[in-house]
Amino acid sequence: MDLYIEQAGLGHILEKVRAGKRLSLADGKTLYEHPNILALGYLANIVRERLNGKRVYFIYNQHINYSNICVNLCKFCAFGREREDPLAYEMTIDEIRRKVRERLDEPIDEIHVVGSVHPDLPFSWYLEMLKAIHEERPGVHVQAFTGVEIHHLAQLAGKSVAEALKELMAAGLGSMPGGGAEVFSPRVRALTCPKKISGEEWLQVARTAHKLGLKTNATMLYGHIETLDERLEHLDALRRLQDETQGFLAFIPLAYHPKNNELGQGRKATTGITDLKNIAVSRLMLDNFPHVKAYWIMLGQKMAQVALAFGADDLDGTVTEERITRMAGGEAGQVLGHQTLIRLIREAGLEPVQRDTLYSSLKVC
Ligand code: V47
Repeated sequence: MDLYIEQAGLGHILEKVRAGKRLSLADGKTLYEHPNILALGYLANIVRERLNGKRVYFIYNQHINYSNICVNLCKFCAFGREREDPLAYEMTIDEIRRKVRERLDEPIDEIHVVGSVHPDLPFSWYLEMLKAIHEERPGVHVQAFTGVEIHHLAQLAGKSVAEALKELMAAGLGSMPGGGAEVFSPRVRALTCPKKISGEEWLQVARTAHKLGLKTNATMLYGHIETLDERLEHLDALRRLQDETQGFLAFIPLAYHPKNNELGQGRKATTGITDLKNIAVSRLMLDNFPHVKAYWIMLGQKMAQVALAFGADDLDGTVTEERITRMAGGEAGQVLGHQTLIRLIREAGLEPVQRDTLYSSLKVC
């Protein structure tokens, strides 16, 4: 196989990968532009195996998208709505309690809470929501609020991000998901999400969270107007912050879905090769990220399974009722039982491990 990689002109990258040396942005560009997807998978698999052996993780989780009323209205998003929109909604705390109660008979370890940049829900509402979730399901890990939501909540409440995070942590916030990162490039943000906080601000929220001991994830929304260089600069910014804080748990490349959003007009969904390249290149570039997630809701079950041979070591979870991808045309379905997740992983020749949010192994299946 090494000869095959050399013949593909990737011998210099193989050498670095084997020696555990950091890849440059130019290496990343070579990989993105390389037509041999199997060679990329082979290289990414070396890193995946070094970091995670044969283990592939999944989690029992539940998603709650508490509201879609949003002041940012990003052009790639089919979820966010103005308050007057007939599809706008806002859950009450009682509805959220009910959602948690509905699934009490399942062994859910994590509740993933993401909403919108809501114009006026007071800070106390978010504290109350966290407390309510813990009252209904004591001991559950609540992974909630993107860096964008946190930045907004803090501003609305007249608090610093650190103060807001401390209060949310005291009310039961366990970690933060990786959304809102999009692509850090100011050019891309100006064209796709001009009202959203800047990439620098997103990174600063993550830095603050990490310094308070709060772990977070990171994402990149690819497959729209971004260039390869902009993707690589995004990955590099995350890699540099991870060197500084070691606070990121997982990186999740998010495949852009073009339906029902302004940016999507005339645009096509990503292909399988683009999806696999993004998994493989991020696994190779983000040498200091412990995990790369193939989020099946965005990729579809089959592509997520194949991604396990291209550097991914996590399929995310049982999810149920996710709205952000669904509204943008995601067709992956909403429910995947743990038996299906286990089967997908086993058939890829790997070892299914049920994890908690912080990647402690709960059970080798
Ligand atoms: O921030 C919005 C993205 C994100 C579209 O941390 C879109 O484990 C594709 O971040 N096509 C929210 N993506 C979801 C998210 C996430 C999901 C699963 C796991 C984790 C984690 C995080 O969804 C947004 C935005 O980047 N998004 N619109 C769209 N049309």
